[in-house]
Amino acid sequence: MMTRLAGTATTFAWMMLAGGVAFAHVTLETREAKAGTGYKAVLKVPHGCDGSATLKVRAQIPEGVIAVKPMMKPGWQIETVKGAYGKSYPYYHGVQLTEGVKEIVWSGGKLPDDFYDEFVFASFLAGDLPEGRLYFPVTQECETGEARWTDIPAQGQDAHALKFPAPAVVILAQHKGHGAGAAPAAANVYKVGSITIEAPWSRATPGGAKVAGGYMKITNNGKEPDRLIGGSVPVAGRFEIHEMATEGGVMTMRELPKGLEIKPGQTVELTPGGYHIMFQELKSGLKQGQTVKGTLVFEKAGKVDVEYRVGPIGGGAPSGGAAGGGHSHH
Ligand SMILES: [Cu+2]
Repeated sequence: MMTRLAGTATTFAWMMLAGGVAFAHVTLETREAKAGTGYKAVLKVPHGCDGSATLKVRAQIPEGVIAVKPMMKPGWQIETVKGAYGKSYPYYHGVQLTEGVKEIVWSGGKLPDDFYDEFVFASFLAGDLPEGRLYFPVTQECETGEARWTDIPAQGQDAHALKFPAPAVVILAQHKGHGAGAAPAAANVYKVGSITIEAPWSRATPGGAKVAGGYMKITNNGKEPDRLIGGSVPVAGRFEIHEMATEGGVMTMRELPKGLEIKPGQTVELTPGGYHIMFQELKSGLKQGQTVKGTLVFEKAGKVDVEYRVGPIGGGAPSGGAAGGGHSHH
């Protein structure tokens, strides 16, 4: 315990330098993390409440943070409040999680005002979490009073303006450029010739739907342009390569009869709102968590076997919208 005094002194010195900050905030040690990855959350609690010791710390777990497990903490009892998630989330190995820890309560310990402590839990950030700040409201209950680190900025408001900001982590999109997408967690990579294909995915289809989209990232590492010219999936009668285009102010999609060019050194992303593959005449619906085997054919690199991982219906993009499942006009 004594050794921690040095750290406390440093914290105080820093607070003085920061100038006029009455309370150092409760924060998360790791400030940035990618959607679709594990996240070890370390809540840094730099003091008690304005002179009195902290006896209890509560952390709320936001929607989309799944598989939460608090780390054991000597001297503290840990309770978790569990509940249903807002939806089902794909986790590792095709497992779907529908419920879990929504709140963690550490109690029975004592954190004096001039000491520092950390409260730790493991978690997984769902693949479809949107880019931006994700808040974990924390309350410190003290011998006298409490400190509620629960302020969340309104849209357009600067988080620095808040007196008691909730600890936050900045979520980075799993695949840059399709924030609305919802690719299942793990990336799978396929290579043929100079072409690399990353993480093909699709979406579960609502009952009776006869079409589904195919999405992935394609990189041409060669010196010559190449083209995705076709492919197949056994579950569908037809395989088409489409683009989204605005015509007369309306987003529509159309087939690319010559396929999709990938220039040397270029990475082209197929997303629900951009270029995509369309599986037509589906013989059976696609289910979340399933994988779908198929092939892709490139003009120069040739044919390659791939597997699409099937994410949730709608997958975060507006359903029925231009970027969503609005494929019924085919
Ligand atoms: Cu389409």
